Amino acid sequence: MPQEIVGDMDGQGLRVAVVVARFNEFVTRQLLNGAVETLGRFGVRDEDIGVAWVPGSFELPVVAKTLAQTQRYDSVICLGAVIRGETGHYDMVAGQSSGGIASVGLETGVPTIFGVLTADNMDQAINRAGGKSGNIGSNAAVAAVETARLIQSIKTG
Ligand code: INI
Repeated sequence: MPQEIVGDMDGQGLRVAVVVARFNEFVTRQLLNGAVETLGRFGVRDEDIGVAWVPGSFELPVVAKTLAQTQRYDSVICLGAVIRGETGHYDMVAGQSSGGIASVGLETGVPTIFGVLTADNMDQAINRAGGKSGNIGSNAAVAAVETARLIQSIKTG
């Protein structure tokens, strides 16, 4: 019988850093609220959550890496909103942000979660930040708890 290795959803004792972009703060604050609320629902204590604001999504990876390298966090969540209608360099910001965030996880071994919302316009963004299409910040928090717990379970055998 194969052994399934799973990450349970027990967030008690987990320490989580959240890096959030100030660009499009109207949207990203909702992502942050969703993430913090969901972490709490899974048992992560407020005092075990660190929140760092950065200017925009482009800056998420470097600060996420700095936080991950401290070894003080079991997971790092990156939150941002890149809206196509608002920027000519949408593809560059979105691409650098997602690629950088993926690299942080691979380079540090600390699960680094992609909670950057990409949307064609502000309406779509609002829908995905606590509106009718859910909250990408909450989804990121779920991924953070599960992946951190899975990695713990792999390491402890
Ligand atoms: N940053 C975002 O998070 N979202 C955007 O939509 C965006 N736009 O429109 O350009 C954006 N730009 C700022 C960028 O992330 C950097 O902060 C800036 O280029 C300084 O490095």
